[in-house]
Amino acid sequence: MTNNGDHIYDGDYSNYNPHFHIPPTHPRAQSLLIREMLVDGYRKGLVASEGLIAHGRGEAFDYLLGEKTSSMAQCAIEAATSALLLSKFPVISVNGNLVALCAKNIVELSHLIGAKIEVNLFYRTIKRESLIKKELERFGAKEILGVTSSASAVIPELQSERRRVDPKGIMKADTVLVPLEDGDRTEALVKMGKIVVAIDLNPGSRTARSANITIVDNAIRAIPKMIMVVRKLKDLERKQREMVMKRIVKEYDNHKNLIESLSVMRGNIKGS
Ligand code: PTJ
Repeated sequence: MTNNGDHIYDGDYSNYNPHFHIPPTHPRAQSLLIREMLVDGYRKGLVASEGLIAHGRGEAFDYLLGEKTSSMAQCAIEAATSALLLSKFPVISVNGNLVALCAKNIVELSHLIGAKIEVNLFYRTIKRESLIKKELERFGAKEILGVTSSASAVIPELQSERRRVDPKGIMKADTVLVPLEDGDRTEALVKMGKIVVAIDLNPGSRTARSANITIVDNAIRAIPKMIMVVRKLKDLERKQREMVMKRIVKEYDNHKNLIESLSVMRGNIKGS
């Protein structure tokens, strides 16, 4: 990783070229690199200033998690991917942080599972919505929902800007993937009868506890792992795949998964 002045960013952090020289041997190199991606996303207008603080909160939980995907998270990733593949109308809800971290993989996942992508921002501005849309299009997204006037439907009982959704997207969806979400909207979506899949590094957050399936992992690791699971499932013959996916979803227990994720963090604190 060198500071060559150019900013080459293809949405995959392994190929990300940071502004500042981060010695590859630095013990926190990967974490510093991810920070850079967020700061870069902020400078490009994709990430809200508050998004940098939100990243700091996530980073603290990731540190406790040992900055790797736990076996519990892997289990949730398999259940989440199966639920999305089994659904009739899956939608991926994206915000600034997510796009700064994994725009390319989001587009790939949407293609693989046949999901729509909808921009849904807490700190909504028309400028940021449009920049996020362009960033996703740069990686091959054909249709981005929820931008400007297309977010014309309203989630009942919700006060924040997140209440505005696309009638052709989240409003109509049976399953919604919500990385870095706030608890209010997760609860509201569940109340509307949707299956909510969250990616949240905090196993105690309201989002984590209200979602049907919560992946306690960094979105930057979880999304590529979801892509790998889809590929593996797609190798199976259709009938067998459906059977396997239904079983995975049926056997998944979110409450248990969250408790076990928390004990991984506890174990890491004790061990350090
Ligand atoms: O782009 P906008 O306008 O929609 O704004 C997005 C932010 C992120 C600012 C907004 O959603 C927000 O304030 O989020 P929170 O409530 O601070 O953070 C949501 C959760 O995401 C917290 O529990 C964090 O621990 C968690 N989190 C942060 N970074 C990651 C993460 N979870 C998974 N992967 C991450 N990289």
